[in-house]
Amino acid sequence: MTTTAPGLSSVSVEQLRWMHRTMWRIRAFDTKALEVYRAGMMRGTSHPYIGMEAVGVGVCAALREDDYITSTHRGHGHCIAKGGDINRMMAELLGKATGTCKGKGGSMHIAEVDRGILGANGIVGGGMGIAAGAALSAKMRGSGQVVVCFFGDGALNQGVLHEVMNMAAIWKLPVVFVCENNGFAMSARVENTVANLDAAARANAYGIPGMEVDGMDVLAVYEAASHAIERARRGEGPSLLICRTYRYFGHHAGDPLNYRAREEVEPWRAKDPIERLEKLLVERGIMSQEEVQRVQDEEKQAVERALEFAQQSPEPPVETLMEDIYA
Ligand SMILES: Cc1ncc(C[n+]2csc(CCOP(=O)(O)OP(=O)(O)O)c2C)c(N)n1
Repeated sequence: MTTTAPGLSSVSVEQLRWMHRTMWRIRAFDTKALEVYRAGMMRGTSHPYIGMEAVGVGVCAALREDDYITSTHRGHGHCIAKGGDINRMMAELLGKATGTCKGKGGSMHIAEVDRGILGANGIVGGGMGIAAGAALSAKMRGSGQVVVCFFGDGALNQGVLHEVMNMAAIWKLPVVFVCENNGFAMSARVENTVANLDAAARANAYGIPGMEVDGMDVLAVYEAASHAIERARRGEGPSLLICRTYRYFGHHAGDPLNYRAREEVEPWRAKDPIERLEKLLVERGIMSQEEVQRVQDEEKQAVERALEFAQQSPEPPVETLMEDIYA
């Protein structure tokens, strides 16, 4: 049975608790991933989603279990929000045989198709075509599934975005385009790379709805995503959401962050999405301060166990080197 949260008609108490726990799981996972990288335990790098949790969680809270997502190089948060198994994800970071891609994909290629996670992607804009293809498949099968395509502001001017949004609009595909505008594409500021950030104006070019969303507010994201997802499910076609957010850490784990002032992060931390939700949960009497703390502790412990699982897992056997290779 679901209970509606007092004063929050569109969201249940269970959903609020899930949002809170999932944001902590993401933050704990990506904090640990930074440690793992710094300790030299993983090959490649990791792109922390810390600070951006409200976007992935708010959107995925509005999805069905059998819906799909496509993700980016900064994909841990999306995968966890869509129900990804953190043991297998951590094992993938460490290149172990128990990883989501049997240790051959690493941080930027986590995929769990049976949970609707069609893959993180090292190519900026690389998830676009996959999202449109999955949405076309859902439409042709009449399955009622919706696809969410996550991408960063750095992908806003990729040619594939234009092609896919145009085609998705013409074919009324059940896809929602979710742009995470965290202010940067590597060290480039969005003001210097994107001529027009107005979501409605951009979307208007394809004849679809576009909306700007406070990406630091999980409930605002949930509400906007719910409308867009239900619209897509009704067969009315795609929408574009541009969520304003910020990454607290560097572009990747080894980024010296020498292109922005330390103080710049402070106003964003003051709007921290987890603290904001915790305040609301405690004020409305949905959770006590102790419960809130317990969730944080439990998720940190779960991530510790995930790391132990990953460390104890075997390396992929050499004989499997050429298996599951398609290109
Ligand atoms: C097609 C392509 N061009 C360039 C790169 C190098 N690259 C990796 S991440 C990145 C910036 C992406 O910025 P954004 O899409 O805003 O995502 P964010 O890192 O901010 O989450 C770039 C240019 C790439 N991986 N793929």
